[in-house]
Amino acid sequence: MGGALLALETETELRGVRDVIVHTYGLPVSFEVWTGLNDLGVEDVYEWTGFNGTLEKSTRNMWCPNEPNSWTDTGDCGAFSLDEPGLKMLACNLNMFYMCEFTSELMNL
Ligand SMILES: [Ca+2]
Ligand SMILES: [Ca+2]
Repeated sequence: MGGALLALETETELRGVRDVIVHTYGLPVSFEVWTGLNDLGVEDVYEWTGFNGTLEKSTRNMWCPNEPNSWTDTGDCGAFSLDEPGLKMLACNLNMFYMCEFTSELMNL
């Protein structure tokens, strides 16, 4: 059985997870939560750790406004902004909550 840092593949998942975090766990909407998104492998190519697939830059409803802009700073890790809601690239060493997900595919490994 295993899991991985959260991968938000669709807008439906993004909004559903946001509702769980805010309404079930009561996290303030000002919080940001680490996901598995990163461009550590290839700068400006956004991959989900532990899952196949990338998040295209052109998928506007998944990103916060003006994101991704991580080539302008040290932002190589993807955070989930509950407020916007959407994804944004930040410095990987920030100390924040993180979220994992478990799928049947991963659990069968
Ligand atoms: Ca997912
Ligand atoms: Ca980057």
